[in-house]
Amino acid sequence: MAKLSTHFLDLPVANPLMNASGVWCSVASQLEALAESTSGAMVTKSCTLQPRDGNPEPRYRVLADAGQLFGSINSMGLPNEGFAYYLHYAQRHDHEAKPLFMSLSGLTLDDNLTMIDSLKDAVTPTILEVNLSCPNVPGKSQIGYDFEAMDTLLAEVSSGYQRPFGVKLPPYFDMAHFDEAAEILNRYPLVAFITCINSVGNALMIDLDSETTLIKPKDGFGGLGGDYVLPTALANVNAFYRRCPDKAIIGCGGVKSGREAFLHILSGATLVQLGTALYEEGPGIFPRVLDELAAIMDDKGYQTIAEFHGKLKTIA
Ligand code: RRO
Repeated sequence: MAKLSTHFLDLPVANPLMNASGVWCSVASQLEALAESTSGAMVTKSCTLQPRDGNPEPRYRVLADAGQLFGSINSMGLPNEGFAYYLHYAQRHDHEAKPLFMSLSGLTLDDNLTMIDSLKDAVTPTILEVNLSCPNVPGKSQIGYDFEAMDTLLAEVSSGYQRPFGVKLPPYFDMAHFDEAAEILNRYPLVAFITCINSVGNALMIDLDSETTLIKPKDGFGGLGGDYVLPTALANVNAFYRRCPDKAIIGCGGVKSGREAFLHILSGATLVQLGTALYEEGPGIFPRVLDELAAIMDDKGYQTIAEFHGKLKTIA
């Protein structure tokens, strides 16, 4: 039987699966369910310095009818319980049993630096991820699409935190943007990992019968997840895997079975996140996807993840 255990930044992990930030991780009961699930790691909902209610509902919709692609659109607007709440959870989490990532998404650079200072002072083994790609706060553009702001933020976080951390990136769609983003990230050795991708921002889904947008905020515009984004996610994982050889990559986007998890790892992901599919299926999805991944590895004769991690072939 294939062995699913692996390592992330020298930490042993039981398997490569975890939740995508935002899914099943907003309140303690959900975080506890993740801690008890068979996921290898877990991450908290992106948080701001103060709690936020987020955008008006309906703000998340799934598309799952037979004959349709499986996917979701959301414009949650960063609803969260506030930094102190997630820090409190992190301080009572059993980090040896399962690595915990904390996702920060301050509304300003100063807010990010304040939260990072507190996290540093708290001396917890929690792994810091800075979200550079929330697409849904009205009036705020994504830092990941503003390379100058991204460079400034990485410089400030590196000098403030002085420990390894990671970034959650939006999808890029142009080779020049992969090159430029990677060049900036490679200036910062403390950026130890890159999570690709956040939802594909500002998509529009429409109900044919009622001729109405599926969600209410921002005139229906929201972040796209699920089947629609798998090829974009794989491209971003592989683009940064090739360009940032000293950093680990966490893959996110379009994973609903062992097949997509395998493709993310083949493209270079060390860990693989479940978003829309976890939202719909709940933490019971982890044992299913792990069984499917192990079955694919068994079929192909791979005994460990290292045997195919990043080994994507191209056509000569
Ligand atoms: O809360 C959200 O609307 C949200 C966030 Br912070 C994010 O990073 N990605 C997303 O799809 N939704």
